[in-house]
Amino acid sequence: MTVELYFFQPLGSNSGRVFLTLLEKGVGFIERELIGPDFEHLGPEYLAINPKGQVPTLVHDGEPLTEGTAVCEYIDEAFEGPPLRPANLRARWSMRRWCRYIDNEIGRCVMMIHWNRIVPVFVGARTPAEVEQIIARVPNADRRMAWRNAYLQKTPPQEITESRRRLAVAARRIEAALTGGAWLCGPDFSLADIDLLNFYGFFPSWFPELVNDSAAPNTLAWLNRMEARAAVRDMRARTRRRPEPSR
Ligand SMILES: N[C@@H](CCC(=O)N[C@@H](CS)C(=O)NCC(=O)O)C(=O)O
Repeated sequence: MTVELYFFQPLGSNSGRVFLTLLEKGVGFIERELIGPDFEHLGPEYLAINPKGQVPTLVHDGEPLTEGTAVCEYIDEAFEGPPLRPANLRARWSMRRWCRYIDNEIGRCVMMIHWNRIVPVFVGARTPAEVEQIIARVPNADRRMAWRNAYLQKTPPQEITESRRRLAVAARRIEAALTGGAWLCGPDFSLADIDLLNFYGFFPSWFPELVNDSAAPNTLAWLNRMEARAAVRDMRARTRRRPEPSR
């Protein structure tokens, strides 16, 4: 049995949730880090594994599996180890609902803001013609447009403002959900907590106006519980700084 994970550093968001699920489950795996600023995820070797050219991809016994939320459920079902989905049906429904919300709402808004900052860093000192060549390798038209908008810093400012507004709504919803319970979906730690840590754990430093002692005490207590987990400490120890573009 072989398990390989293709991912970006620093560990977080889409890569982090699958990485952490493997650690929580106790599954040994081969780390296949792709260097984002070198666009290794858009090279022919990786596109043969994941034609979307995105990370993460889990390769289990030679079979590539994509889409983080589905992959995390797969890991929980395919391998032995502590269960990461609540046994109670309603709690499991709640877990799936949160995972969708984290993907479709929080993840999208965070990416809208982050993408605009990170694409110029990825691109480094390349010329506009070189950047166009890279963008042409992105397999999907919507993503090519997002790349171009971020590279040229042409994302409409109202889209960024709207993303910030929605994240403020999300922060209140999360704080309410964590009132009186240890974990997001009740008494059981679940994949929803793993997702939330990876898409939201950095909010106290990114958006201190939303996640602070007075506005979000339950969220901060939950974060401390998360950071104390052995698997999370292990992930932090394996987290590296963002690689520099090699040119
Ligand atoms: N729906 C995918 C999204 C994966 C995704 O957006 N990955 C980002 C990194 S966090 C990526 O590969 N971005 C590079 C690109 O879009 O070119 C999942 O859930 O796994």
